[in-house]
Amino acid sequence: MREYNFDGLVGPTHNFAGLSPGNLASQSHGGEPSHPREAALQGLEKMRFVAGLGVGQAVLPPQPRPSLRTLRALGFTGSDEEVITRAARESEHLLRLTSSASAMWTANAATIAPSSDTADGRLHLTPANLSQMFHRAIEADTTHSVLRAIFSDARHFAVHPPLPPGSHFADEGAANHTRLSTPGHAAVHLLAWGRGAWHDVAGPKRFPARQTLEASQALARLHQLDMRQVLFPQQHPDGIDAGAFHTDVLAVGNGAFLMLHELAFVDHPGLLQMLREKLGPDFRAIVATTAELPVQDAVRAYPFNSQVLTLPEGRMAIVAPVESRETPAARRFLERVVAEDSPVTAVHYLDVRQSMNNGGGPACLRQRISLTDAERGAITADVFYTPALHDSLAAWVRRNYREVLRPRDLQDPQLARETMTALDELTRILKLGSVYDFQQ
Ligand code: SUG
Repeated sequence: MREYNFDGLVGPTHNFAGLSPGNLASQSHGGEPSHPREAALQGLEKMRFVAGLGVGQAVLPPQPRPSLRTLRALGFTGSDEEVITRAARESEHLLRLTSSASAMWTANAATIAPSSDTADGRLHLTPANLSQMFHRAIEADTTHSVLRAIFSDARHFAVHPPLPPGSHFADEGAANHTRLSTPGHAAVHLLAWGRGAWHDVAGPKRFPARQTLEASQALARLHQLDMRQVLFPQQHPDGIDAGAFHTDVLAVGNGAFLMLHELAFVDHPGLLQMLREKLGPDFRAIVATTAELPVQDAVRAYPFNSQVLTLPEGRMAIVAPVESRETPAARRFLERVVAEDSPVTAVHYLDVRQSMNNGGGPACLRQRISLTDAERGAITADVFYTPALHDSLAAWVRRNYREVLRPRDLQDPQLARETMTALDELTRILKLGSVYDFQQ
């Protein structure tokens, strides 16, 4: 089994629209000009760095934006250009909602269970319905098509449809999922959530909780996990109210290691006790208290939204955003993780500021998928990272992406045309086939 980090390529309409209440970075950068080309190149540099550590790396494509399909479904008619002009005239906000490049945060694309953990021995994938936020909910259908195209071999892969839409089964994908494992013990899946659809639990007061307990339970069933190996911890309501809209803002785990803030989960001591019982003495957790790392610093600097990567020789490295190096409490915490008795032996700080300014750190930008050699061999799309793929993607970005996007540029019908041209080219580079509606 080898883990591949499937990073989302940042789309050509990357912009700051202030669309996510409860996501403080999105709220505070809304309305600023964005730099799509720089954003996409920062993402590619991260992939190059992770691949350079000897870790499996792959890519997932962006989605067509503005979403003409959504605008047409809402009654705008005519040519593509007319649809955009009419929608802009009706509501600039609707155009913002349908233009986000938010599919770049592929941690939210799906939840995945590796074949080692499922009853039928296949890798299970469920695209997230992202029901809680309209601009993200419109990702689900295309994500489903893309995953079906890449994981097409039904002998190895089960690609489920997204959970039913609506608020009851609101699902945010792997941003709330952590798989932990120790030698000699079955892996444990943490499927976290922030609110109950019909389970009566106290939730946050200020900001929305996105994922429901009922959605997490459905994922465990669909993926045929052994229920003795699944825990459903609740995200701490105070953490959500401080800006931790997803679990991965305050916790990250890999293999035998979990690092978390004390406001990540309700009753974290109880959770860690259960994990010790299930995973044995090799399990190692490091908790940051509020005194050590104020939750505001954790939310601003995203030390937990790091990638914790197992290196080929078995040690672990953390890939953190540069904001964590610049924030003393966050940096001291990560340095403690390395200094203490933990499997982590290095921290690397990378610049993904364009994504960070919308609330997406290194961990948001990737979906972890562990594949056996046979499963890897069953994937024919050209999505696995190589230096040659890097070069062709970087050239593709330079050819197709604008340097700057200002809020009013979203009204330019030419932007949609440019995006379609770029994505059409990309599906050929990645050998994906026709996955987008405009290609049908
Ligand atoms: O869903 N931001 C994303 C950030 C997702 C981060 N993902 C994880 N934590 N795994 C969100 O809130 C902002 C878009 C805007 O405001 O323009 C946005 O959608």
